[in-house]
Amino acid sequence: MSNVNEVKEFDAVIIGSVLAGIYQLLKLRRLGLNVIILEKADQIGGTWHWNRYPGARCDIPSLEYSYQFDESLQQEWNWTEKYSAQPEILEYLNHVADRFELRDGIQFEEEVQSAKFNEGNLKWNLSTNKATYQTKFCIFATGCLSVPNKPNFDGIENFEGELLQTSNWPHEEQDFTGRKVAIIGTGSSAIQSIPIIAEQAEELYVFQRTPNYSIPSNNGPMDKSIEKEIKARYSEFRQENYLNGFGIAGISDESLIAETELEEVHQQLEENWQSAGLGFFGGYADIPIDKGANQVAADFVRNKIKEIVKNPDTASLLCPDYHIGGKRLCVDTGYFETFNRENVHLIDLKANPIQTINSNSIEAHKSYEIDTLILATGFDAMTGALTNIDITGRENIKLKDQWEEGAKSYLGIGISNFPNLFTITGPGSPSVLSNMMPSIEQHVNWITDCIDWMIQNDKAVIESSETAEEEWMSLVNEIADMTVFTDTKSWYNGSNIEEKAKAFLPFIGVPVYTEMIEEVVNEDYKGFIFDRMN
Ligand code: N01
Repeated sequence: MSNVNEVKEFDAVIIGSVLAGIYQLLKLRRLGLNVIILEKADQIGGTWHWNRYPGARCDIPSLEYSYQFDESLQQEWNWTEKYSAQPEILEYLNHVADRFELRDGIQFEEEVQSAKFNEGNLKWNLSTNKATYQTKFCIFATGCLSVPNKPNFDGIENFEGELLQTSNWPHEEQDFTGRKVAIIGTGSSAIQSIPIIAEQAEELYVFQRTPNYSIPSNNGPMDKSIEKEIKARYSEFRQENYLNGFGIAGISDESLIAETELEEVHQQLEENWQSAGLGFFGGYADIPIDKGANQVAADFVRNKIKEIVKNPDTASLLCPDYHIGGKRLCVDTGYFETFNRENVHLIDLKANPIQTINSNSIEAHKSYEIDTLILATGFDAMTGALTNIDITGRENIKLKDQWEEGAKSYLGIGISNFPNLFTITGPGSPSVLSNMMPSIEQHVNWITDCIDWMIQNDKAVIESSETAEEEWMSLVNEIADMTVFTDTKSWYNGSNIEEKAKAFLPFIGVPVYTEMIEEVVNEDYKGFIFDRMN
């Protein structure tokens, strides 16, 4: 029987067992370190475990939403669709865990509650709901979109019907047949689930605070000839991830709307609408940076919405009035078409805010009687998974306090005053404005090389300097200010949650970022301090 007071000792503790966590476990094991993953859920998968709502699917093409570190893995695994559905991604993650014998390195149903740096022995002490751990390195692989945002709607505690949240969906299949369903939120999760729920529900009420731009996925079975062509040059294809601004291979186009005839632009936008998905946003190089070019692309999508949605009032409500891409672009299967159904009703929350929720209704400008309420209200993005854990660094500094005015990090990897703590795809890195898979692999490789370098060079402690961190975040904001991202309310800048600090967090531009983090290594980890003397 294990002793509950025993402190379990490791070289590295990783928090989270999704894409980042399991690859980090593999890499550190290969370095010879004694490593454990602590995982809150009872199985692998993180975001792909919790977000199992109807229609949950990745909107990055399957052939590049997968690991590239192992050639035989990427050659042997076959995706069935152009964009993979949640169950298949979960199956893939489990396959990877088994193939590389990683399961015994994961402690399930252990939720990390606190992490505290001990300046005496230079180690981290972690407490979970079950045990206590001591480790030299603490690696947060907790994801950017993992803490659900659950707004406190007046009276929600009185609701007696079925209450669901897309980000924490039950395992059992939900059948909405004959039910009156309300969904609050119109981000990616809602946009994916609404068309499927609408087919079952008797009535579906969509409560929209802000409309979103969405591009048709044109999903379908994997095109075997494309798969064959890509697999013949897989590693070369994957290198394109690091050359494209948003880390998606094959979509970058250097042409500018500003320098192209409008007729030609419209033809190209039509082609991109039909086939590019998220790539629509990168279809012209000036859409993310030039307001005029952005408006051409935005008008194109607004016109599409008006063509698809038959009721002009509904169409108009569904048309966003901000820059396309300012909020995370969505990719859908039949979203706008769904509003032509007689059982689907759009409610504009700006004009008709929710007053209260009763046992069986939502009260806005009128009463909506419902059986099921679905919250598709998003996440405490990018920082929530870190600030929700009680993390204490040097001199008893709490991460939550240090980030009160907005998160600051060096490279999105290191945080001043928090030695030997690494974040994978943390704030200040391309993360959510990139294809997460290559960004995760890039960080895991970087962190592993860094730890290896520390071992080779006899360094006990690494931490980012405050100056490097300040300069880095200034650069993040300087770049963002050159784009259309900063003047739209979005979860990229904390605006989806009232009480959250409003700070823009992702680094825009994968190629520049890649060059810069390599330069840091080549200059012996400039910006980081080793073995700081107190
Ligand atoms: O969350 P969201 P999501 N009252 O934040 C509304 C990734 N993802 O889960 O815009 C009323 O986008 C909120 O309104 P507003 C992807 O990166 C990927 O849908 O803040 N409404 C918004 O409409 C995505 O961007 C995939 O005004 C409230 C909605 O709820 C990210 O996850 C699939 C409200 C939340 O939308 C998040 O997507 C799914 C309130 N108090 C998700 N609070 C794929 O790979 C919030 N809202 C495809």
